[in-house]
Amino acid sequence: MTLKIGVIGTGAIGQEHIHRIKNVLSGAEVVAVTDINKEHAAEVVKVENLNAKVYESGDELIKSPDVDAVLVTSWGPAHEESVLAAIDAGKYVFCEKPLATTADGCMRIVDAEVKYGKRLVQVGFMRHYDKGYNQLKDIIDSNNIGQPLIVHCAHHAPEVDDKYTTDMAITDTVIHEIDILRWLLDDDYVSVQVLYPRKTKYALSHLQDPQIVLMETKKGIRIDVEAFVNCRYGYDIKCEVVGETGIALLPEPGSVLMRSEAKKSVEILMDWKKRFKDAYDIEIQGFIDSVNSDKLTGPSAWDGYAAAVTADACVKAQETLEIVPVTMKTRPEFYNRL
Ligand code: NAI
Ligand code: ISE
Repeated sequence: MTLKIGVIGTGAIGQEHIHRIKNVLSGAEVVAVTDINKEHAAEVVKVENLNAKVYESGDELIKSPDVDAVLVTSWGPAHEESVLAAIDAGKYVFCEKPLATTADGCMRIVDAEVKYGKRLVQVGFMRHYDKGYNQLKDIIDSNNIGQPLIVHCAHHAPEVDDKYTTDMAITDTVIHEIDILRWLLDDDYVSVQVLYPRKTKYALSHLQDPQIVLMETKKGIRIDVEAFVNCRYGYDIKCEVVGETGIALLPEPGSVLMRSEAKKSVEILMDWKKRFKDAYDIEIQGFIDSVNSDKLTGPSAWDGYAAAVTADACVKAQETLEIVPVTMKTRPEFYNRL
């Protein structure tokens, strides 16, 4: 069976996913696209050589009988409306992070999905499919380093544009650590705090960069995440788990060690597209396969909600510089069954 996919938002990651569905993955084709910039959507259809219709709006695309499943890759504030419309139409929907920009928005999606009575939503937390994070999880789950006690993380990017604001260090960047550490440690958060170190001269005046996000989990694990999005030197993701009897480190992306001009060196990647390319491929193939077998398996709307509640607390902590509690609603029984 070939799954007919409609894509809402043909920007950077929308085009990446369209390209992989067309050229790398199997079992699906992109038959519909839309973007608030229709010329751009039409251009992507041309560049990617798609046999796809450009729709006037996300709503029209979702309702179209020609579309079996929806990929939401528009800006974060537009996600909630599209995901709710897809649930209303009874269609499977893959939504890039964030599921919605607030915890309340995510909860509206959770409520709609529970009311529908079947899992339809997958959230684009691709690190669940990254080989390195899976190796790290295997080590933790096999008790090879004892119980985790402390986790040190870094999320570094070379630069950001002038639209990137201080709160986006949480909602756009650290949201990946918030999500993946819940999964890695099988835990939830109880409190968060944000500290501002000396500011880099490469950050624009409106942006605090770098930032340190401190989180405590229910099991008492302490986490620090260094978000530094004007670090200049590369796109660099680090995760070190300190356990009772050992330490486990997220593997570095494989690259050649070069000896030249009296130096030993390895390349550092410069963007997220290359760093997580394999993970995105496995993630979207997983979405296609699970929709084709009528049972979703990836990160759920509840994971989207849990990340958003924690992100909301972190944004509050940015403003108050105090320790902020993370208060989550009770997980509906619906998600325990998955
Ligand atoms: P982008 O700005 O390159 O593309 C977004 C596109 O959505 C633009 O073409 C814009 O015109 C369109 N758009 C905005 N509102 C719309 C609406 N209501 N209907 C239709 N189209 C609309 O942004 P980018 O980098 O592609 O990010 C998109 C989303 O994907 C964001 O939520 C971002 O956080 C997420 N993302 C996730 C990544 C991951 O690693 N999982 C990596 C990069 C982005
Ligand atoms: C982007 O939106 C992403 O989601 C990438 O995965 C992240 O690492 C990057 O910093 C964000 O801008």
